Amino acid sequence: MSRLVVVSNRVATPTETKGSAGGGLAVGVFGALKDSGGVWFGWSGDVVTETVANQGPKLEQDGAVTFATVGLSKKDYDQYYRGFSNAELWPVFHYRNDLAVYDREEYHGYRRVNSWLAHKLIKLLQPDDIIWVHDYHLIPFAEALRSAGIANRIGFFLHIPFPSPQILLNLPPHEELVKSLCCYDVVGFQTEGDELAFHDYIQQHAHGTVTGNQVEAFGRKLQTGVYRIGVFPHEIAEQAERGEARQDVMDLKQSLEGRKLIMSVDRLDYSKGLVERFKAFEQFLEKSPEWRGNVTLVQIAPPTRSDVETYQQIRQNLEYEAGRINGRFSGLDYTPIRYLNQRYDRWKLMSLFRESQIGLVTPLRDGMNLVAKEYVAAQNPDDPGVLVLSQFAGAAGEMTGAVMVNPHDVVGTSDAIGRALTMPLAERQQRYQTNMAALRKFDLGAWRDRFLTDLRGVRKSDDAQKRAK
Ligand code: GDG
Repeated sequence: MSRLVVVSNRVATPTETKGSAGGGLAVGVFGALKDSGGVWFGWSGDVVTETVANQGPKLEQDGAVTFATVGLSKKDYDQYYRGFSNAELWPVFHYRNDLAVYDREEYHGYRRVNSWLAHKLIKLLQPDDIIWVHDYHLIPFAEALRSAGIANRIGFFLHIPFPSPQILLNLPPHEELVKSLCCYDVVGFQTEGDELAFHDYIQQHAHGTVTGNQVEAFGRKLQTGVYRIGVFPHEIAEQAERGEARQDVMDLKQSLEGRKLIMSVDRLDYSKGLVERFKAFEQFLEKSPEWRGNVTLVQIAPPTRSDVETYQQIRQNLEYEAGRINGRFSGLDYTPIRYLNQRYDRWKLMSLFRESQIGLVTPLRDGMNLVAKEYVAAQNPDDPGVLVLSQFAGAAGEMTGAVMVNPHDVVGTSDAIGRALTMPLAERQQRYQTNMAALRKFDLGAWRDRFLTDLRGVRKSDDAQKRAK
């Protein structure tokens, strides 16, 4: 089997790939690398001087897997990561053109860094390697490799939504970006809707053709596919169960004094619908006085991208909303919203999910949303909690046992909270079983293996050099 080379903006540390320390995704991708041997390449997460950046990559060996990381200079970080990736691509791809800030210099920086990274990788490549590139930071990566004559099979998986053409057209370099995507051999999306949006763009705006999953545009041929990312439900259930008896979790249980628990966990991001969620919980307490003092919402929201202005604003908004709502409904021994702005160990999150009666997952737009799946996997089958899920999360396509909400509808979400809190055991179990069946079918291993099988199945791009011109 040919070697696998994974390229992602951030590379997991070897520790994060080992079970409970890291996220499921790191473990899943590492599993594939271990099987075929290979390289995981990307940014280390460090901002360094230009001289140091140019010395990389730093190599770390773990069995058959090499972790290869580079630092970024301050200018590259600002333009490629903070700027074009997170202040332009992220909002537009999440249908938030109102929050997007386009800066031509940052866009040029984004392309320059992609090309610089590609040239760093070339030195580590072998002719038969298959290359799997992840996410929106790296759209032009294959184009840079192709221009340097690399003919290996290269696949791309987009973890976030692909916006409909009417939204994408707002992004000034939309055509260059889609053209860059066409330099991959396989482009994978989270849902059918995302794939369809890409096909629509190809047909309506790129004079291309789409036949089934075969795309021809900009003089190139590629295939697309839908690969729903999942979790390893077993691993999560074990973590959740083991954590139940640990002190921190017992302390939380005790502090709830028999109150019902609603759990939410999200990176602090405007796409996750946190303000709308707080308002729905407020509406619920307003309409249902009998629940005041009897239910607590724990919102864990570790900060991310805090040097992007819109992220500073969302943080301020949320602090204000949590304070306002708590001011309205708190008692001497009761705080309705516990808003925790920090990162917790994974096992702790899974155990808290298991202790709770509701998993409230209400993004305004989300590629998939793994928290929704983790919540279900962590439940006790004999007495499962209820997933209340936004219809705009990719996960809504499979988690059909969830109570579905439109997160913009504050009253509707508030009603769903009430319904979930009083749902009879038999219905909770039946919904849990429906969700678990989907989780088992589309687990993380299936996602990874299906993508890699498709990528290994395409013909090597003998004419890659020619096609890139
Ligand atoms: C992108 C797409 C897509 C969160 N807080 C803590 C913590 N987490 C973990 C969760 C979960 C992960 O981070 C978040 O994954 P999501 O899928 O919910 O969301 P994004 O970060 O936006 O991910 C998304 C995903 O890529 C995969 O393709 O589903 O749509 O936006 O695993 O549990 N983990 C720990 N402490 C925390 O405080 N340990």
